[in-house]
Parts: sequence; C-alpha cells; structure tokens
Amino acid sequence: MAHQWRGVIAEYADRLPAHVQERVITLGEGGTPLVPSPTLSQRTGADVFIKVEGMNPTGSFKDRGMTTAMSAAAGRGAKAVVCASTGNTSASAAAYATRAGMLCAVLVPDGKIAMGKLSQAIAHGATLLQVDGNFDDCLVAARKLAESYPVELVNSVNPDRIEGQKTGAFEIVDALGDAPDIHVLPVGNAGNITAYWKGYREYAGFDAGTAHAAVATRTPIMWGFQAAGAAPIVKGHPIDQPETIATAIRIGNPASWQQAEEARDVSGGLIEAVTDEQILAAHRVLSAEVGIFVEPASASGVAGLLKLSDEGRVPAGARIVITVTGHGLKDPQWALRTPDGSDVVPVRISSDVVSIATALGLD
Ligand code: AN7
Repeated sequence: MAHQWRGVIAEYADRLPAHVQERVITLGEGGTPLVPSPTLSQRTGADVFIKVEGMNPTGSFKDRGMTTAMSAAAGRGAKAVVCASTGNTSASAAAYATRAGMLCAVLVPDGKIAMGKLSQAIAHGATLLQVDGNFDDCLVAARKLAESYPVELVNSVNPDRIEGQKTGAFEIVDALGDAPDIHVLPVGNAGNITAYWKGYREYAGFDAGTAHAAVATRTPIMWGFQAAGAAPIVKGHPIDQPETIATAIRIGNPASWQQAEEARDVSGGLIEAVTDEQILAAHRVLSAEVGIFVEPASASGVAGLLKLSDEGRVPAGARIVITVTGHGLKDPQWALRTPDGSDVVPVRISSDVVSIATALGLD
C-alpha cells in the first residue's frame, strides 16, 4: 500500500512529548501542501511559497494543535473539554472531541463567527454557547470554567496545542531542505506565531535539549500581520472592541502576546497591521490569480507581504513562506461581492448550446 500520512503525532513522534503519545487522537492532520506561487514571486521579486493549512481535516491549522491537546487530555482520562473561539478552534475541538468520545463545550462571540465554522461545531455535537461579549471575554470565561470545573481547556494557552502546531515549521523545513528567509502569517491570539517560532528554533538546534541534531542551519525572520481594527500588538495596548471583517482574528488581547513579541524581536522581524480592504484585495489575488481559496483572516499574511512589497521592503530573491491558515469554504460570502461592494449575480441563460457559446464569447 502506498504511504499514507499518519498525522503529526506519528510523523513527528521523536519531537513531541511522551504524554501526548499514550492515547493518540488523530484525524490525519498535517502533511499539507507547500505550493510555490509564481504569481506572488513575480509581484514581490521574492521566491514565495504558500503553506495551505485549509487542507487539514477540519479546514484550518488548528487541527495540528488539537490532536496533541486532545491526546494529552485523553491520556489523562478527561471526559470533557472547553474552548473559547472565533470559530476554527471550536470546529477543530468539536471534531477531535468526537473522535475521542469526549464532551465538548465551545464559547463563541455572539453573531461574529462564520457560518461554516458554526455548522462544524454543531455537526460534531459540541455544546455551543454564544456569549454576550467578544473573543477575549469568551477566553476569560473558558479559563475560569476549566479552573473550577472538570473540563480541560484546549485553547492555545494550553502548551500541548503549541507542541502540535510547531509541526507546521517542521514540514516546511523538511520540504525546502532548510528554513526560509522569512515566514509570514496572520496573528490573532498569537498561538500560531509562537508555535512556528518554537518549531523553527527546535529544528535549528535551539531550545530542544541535546537529543536531536539540527535539521535547519538557521531560523527565519518572522513577519506577523494583524487586522487594523484588531491590532493590539501593533498599537501596544489591548483593544476593547476589536473590529474586522476577518472574524477569525477579531481579537483584542492575545493570550500569547509576549511570545509573539519575542518571536518578532529575536528573529529580527515585525508585526504590522493590514486594513480590511487590503485583506480583501489579497483574498482576491489568492482566489483569482494564485488558485487558492482562503477565508479572509488567512489572506492577511498575503496582504501584509503585498503591502511591504509596495513599500519596497521585501528583500529581492528572499525565500518566503506564507501560512494561509483556513479554508475559503468556511466563510465563502466574500467571493460573491465585487470590490465596489455590489453582489455578484450569475448570468442566467437557456440550455441551448449556441446561446451558451455566444455568452462565453466562443463564436
Ligand atoms: C483562519 O479559532 O483564535 O494567532 O478561536 O482561525 O494562533 O490565534 C483563530 C485564529 C489565523 C490566528 N487564521 O491565529 C479561534 C482563533 C485563522 C484563524 C488565526 C486564527 P492565532
């Protein structure tokens, strides 16, 4: 039988803690495509690759950390998990809890999560509570709940989440033969930038003790992008009422704030803001020119790269990897609106071939 990817815990067993390996809960996450992008390379004068995390089992990068968090919880005999979420974490937690035979509770900000993600959590049987508040309020409540009641927290403040998510960096180095010059990604609650930095550090022989030889000769510069209306790290203070169409990163007080700053500073990188307009423009570039459909938050890394390129800040020829974090089908409505805000209406036509050929300009 041809080799089938076995999920990140089996594939990277020697790089992950033993306690996540006693009872492995997996849906085959990881092993996602790293796609070269001639379009973005041409636009920026760099050598750009896209890590397509929408190809994970529940359609986002969260599955990498959920397999480890849920396996650790299962190994300890946990019966129930809880998370706060802007959508993707809840979808992932719900699916992995189903696989583990556990109960799953999710706290989401009222009315501010994409329909696809809501459907996933419900479909997988989670108990979904729409909280009167934003993501940050949900996370405070979820943490308190897990402190006082018999449920385990599976947000990225749980270190087991970071352990799984760091495998994204491993896969990139394994595919390219070394770390890229620059790694670009969206920043919301800041778990993912923390995890990628940890993964790159460990593969370059830092931080992981002496058990492993280095796989990479260096670590990349980390470039993170927040949405302008939800950019606490850029502004230097929490945002009480974060706003952006990229609901996945509508977060005003990231839990891993300090770790994100460390990744930025130690790598010589940056964390900057992109506007909703820039995010939607990048979303269109990805869909219409690159061939990859993502949800708006996932386009913010590409938006940031294009912004920096316009400003002449992208080093010529640099090898750049951009993580696009979630699938476009989770929040598909954005494709059906033109840049000037009008709805896209499909052309209606009779079924005769001549009319269709005419409409297609084939005559
Ligand atoms: C598509 O699901 O926080 O900086 O609760 O869904 O690691 O938080 C989602 C975050 C980027 C930001 N792209 O990552 C949640 C949640 C997508 C996301 C991020 C999220 P972090």
